[in-house]
Amino acid sequence: MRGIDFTLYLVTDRTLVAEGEFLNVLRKALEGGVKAVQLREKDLPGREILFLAREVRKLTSSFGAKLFINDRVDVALAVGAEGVHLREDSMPVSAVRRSFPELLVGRSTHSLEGALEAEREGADFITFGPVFETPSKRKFGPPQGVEKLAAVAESVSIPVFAIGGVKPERVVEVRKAGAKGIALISGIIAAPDPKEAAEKYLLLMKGR
Ligand code: 3NM
Repeated sequence: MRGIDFTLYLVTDRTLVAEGEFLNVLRKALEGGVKAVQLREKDLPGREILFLAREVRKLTSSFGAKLFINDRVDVALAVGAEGVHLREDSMPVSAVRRSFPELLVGRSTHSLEGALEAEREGADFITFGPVFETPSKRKFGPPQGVEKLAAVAESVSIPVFAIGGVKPERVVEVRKAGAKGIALISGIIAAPDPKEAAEKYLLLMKGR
């Protein structure tokens, strides 16, 4: 198993940020100590994702942070990202691992079965969610709760990142449920001060 050396996985949504502010917000989050970013801008056509990914690559590299690209293995390779984040309807983890062994592979899961499958196929880590109600409403299905999170964390040996409505006051229970990490959009991207928000989450993940 390859080491996943971060506990906070920042997932992007540029639509939550004022026009032209996206890279600034990302920079602030990185200043706050974020060490892994997933570029998840699913509505953008390939060329625009590529152009944006190049900028995000420069930023993440300058902070020594890992970059993952949602779904687009081609874009991940083109910009020299450390990894790709696969959805349930993306290329299978096993196919990506076979063809591109150098890429770290994260995979979204929404059930215990999905988590076990992702592990079997060779995912380096998974996100499991939505654990709580998320601002993105029910797009990701109803909240699964911390008990299911605990069942997943118990059943796989790869790191599990809790996603979906993880607010600072929820971090303790998520950690107790066995999650190695947390994955967040709005908690940082939509925070009034993304740097401060990142620092706060990272301290909470250290148990402080
Ligand atoms: N994936 P926030 S929930 C991108 O359940 C995403 O797989 C989910 O946003 C899943 O941190 C989610 O603002 C949204 O709740 C996370």
